[in-house]
Amino acid sequence: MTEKIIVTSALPYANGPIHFGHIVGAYLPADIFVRYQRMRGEDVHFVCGTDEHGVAITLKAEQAGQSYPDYVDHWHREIGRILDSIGIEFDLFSGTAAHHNPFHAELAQGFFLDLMRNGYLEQRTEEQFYSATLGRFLPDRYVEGTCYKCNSPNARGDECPSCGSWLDAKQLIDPRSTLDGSTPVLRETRHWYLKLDQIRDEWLAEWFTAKTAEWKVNVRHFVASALDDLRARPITRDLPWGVPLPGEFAEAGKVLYVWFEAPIGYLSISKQYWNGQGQPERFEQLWKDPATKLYHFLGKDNITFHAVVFPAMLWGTKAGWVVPTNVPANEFFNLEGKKFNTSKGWYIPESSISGRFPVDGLRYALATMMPETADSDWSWREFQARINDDLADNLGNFVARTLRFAERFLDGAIPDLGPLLPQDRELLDAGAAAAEEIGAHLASFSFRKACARLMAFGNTCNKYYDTEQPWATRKTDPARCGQTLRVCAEAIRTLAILARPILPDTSGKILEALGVTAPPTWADAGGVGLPAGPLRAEPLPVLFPKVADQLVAEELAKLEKMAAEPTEGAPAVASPATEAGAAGDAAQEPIAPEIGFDQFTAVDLRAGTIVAAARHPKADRLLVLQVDLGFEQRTIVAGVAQSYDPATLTGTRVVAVVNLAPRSLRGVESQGMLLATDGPDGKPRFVAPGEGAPNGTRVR
Ligand code: B3M
Ligand code: ZN
Repeated sequence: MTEKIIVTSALPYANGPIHFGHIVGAYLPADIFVRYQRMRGEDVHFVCGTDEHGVAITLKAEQAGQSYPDYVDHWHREIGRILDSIGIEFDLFSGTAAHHNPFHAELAQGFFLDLMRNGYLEQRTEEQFYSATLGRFLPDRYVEGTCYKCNSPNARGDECPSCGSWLDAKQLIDPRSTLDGSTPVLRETRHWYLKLDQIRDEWLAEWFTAKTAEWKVNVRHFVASALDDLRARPITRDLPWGVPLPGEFAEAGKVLYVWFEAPIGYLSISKQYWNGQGQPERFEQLWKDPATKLYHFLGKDNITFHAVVFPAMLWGTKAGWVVPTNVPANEFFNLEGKKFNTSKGWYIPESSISGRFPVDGLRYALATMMPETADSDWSWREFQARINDDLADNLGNFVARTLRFAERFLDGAIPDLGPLLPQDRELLDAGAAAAEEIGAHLASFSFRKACARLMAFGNTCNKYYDTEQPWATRKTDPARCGQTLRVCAEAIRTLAILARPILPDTSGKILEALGVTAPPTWADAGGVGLPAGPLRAEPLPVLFPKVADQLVAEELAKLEKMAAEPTEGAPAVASPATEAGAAGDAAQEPIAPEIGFDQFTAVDLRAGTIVAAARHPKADRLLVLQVDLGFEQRTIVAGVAQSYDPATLTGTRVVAVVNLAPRSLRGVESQGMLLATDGPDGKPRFVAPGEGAPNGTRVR
């Protein structure tokens, strides 16, 4: 019977680009899984969108000087473009803000009301961090400090990006405001708390126990320890942007906590999709059928919310929503053995990838490197090996040699299948066996094993070709030669089907070359399936051009150069990859050698304001800024292009080093430097002078 399956990928915050770390964690595995299940004939629904509320957004929008909707629109488009470029195909990629999704607030408020009715919410008056200077509460990322669980210095008010724990801001060690670095004070406010401990005792613990056998070990450990430490948690925040509390509970300036409403985005985006399809009833038919399978794909840092809090919410509504079947979270992804960190030049610029390799090559290589059970790495050499050894020399070679041979010696006409020799039957059976095993790997989220098994079948195919020697039988036994080619064509058909979830584009091209036009199902793999009669096979252009040693050497050199550069010219720039990268790097940075007081005062630091900003004509990484210093205006070149859109920088307050010898950065003279620091998410933030300090004021 057809299964109903809902697949979700974590909703990326609309506050920055997504990178390989996110792609291998949440998007590519989900997309591969969905394509596979669809080929099996299951009824699969796949949704995603941007996470558009919460402090992750308000803080960055405020820093960028943009309205919240404008800010999230920009990143919604940009993230959508990146996901498209790697062939991720959702039913709908929407968002959680009202102007993107008219169903979201209502559904989230419904959850609140249901949980309230069932006795799982309670109001508490509690102390929260507050900035006396700014006159506002400082929820979540407005405060950072040292994690009281793992000692990472860059924990945020709500969660620790290093160890993934959900934190209580008040317990942070050395808390400081991310707005101005000041120490926040505590002030009373009232919030609604979700009684997670009660839900654990009534249902969650038992539910999880029943799951333990199926779930990935890395996820299980996480959940088990989170369950031990489960307490009521506040699900409202004092913020100007978000989902307001419903009806009688509405209060000015109070919204639902982003982590409460964001997962409900999976439902609201689904509802939006089915409404758009003119089948609104399908939404509840899917989400309220107890037989529906629900899978959440995400990175390690989001496990608690998906495997503990969201199931508790879904169940606690008693509204019949399905609860997650599995949460196949991945671990972190690094670059050449070290954490991605753009501020240290340790990242892959988009220009190194986009347009240079077939998208399928990238998908395959990333799938072979997925951090499924432990942290893993992007390595250029590994990438080269996967493209050259696997896709070019194995899969591509088998397809090319067969089709070329047919074109050259058989006039492109491969004769119909004759009686099978044992070795022919063996190859056709091997295809069926591969289908079974690869299918089992894909269904159990073992994408690396699926890739390896696919290549093992490719090897079997190439060996058959080598052993049967069609180039020799062409002269000695033309019928055998034709038969060999026909069996190879069948094996190619199977290869294309088995590769399809990972290499959708390539699969289409190969099948088309064999004259197969109907989209294949998984069951079509193995055995014989080409239409009877002689086959006209079209040769194909090279599917996977080899990656040259020189390219790898150049990319590695580029990486080393970028890593060496940032320290001399420009302030820190964005860290793209895993959130943990930022925290980890900050932890490792050693204190510089001691200096005397005179050396410190020798550096002349002044308050200033950016009055104009433009891209550097020759360097992607750099922006050319005009900075008003009160006494004069200066041109300062800064390496922040990855993190700031120049259009948003005008009016930004900065601190400039004004007595630094001018230097030319790629042909533009920079008359100073601006101070910047890695933010809590590892992305750079210009350091702002104290409130009200006029331009030109000395900073000491
Ligand atoms: N936006 C965290 C992240 O982007 C968060 C995920 C929400 S999934 C409902 O890592
Ligand atoms: Zn921690």
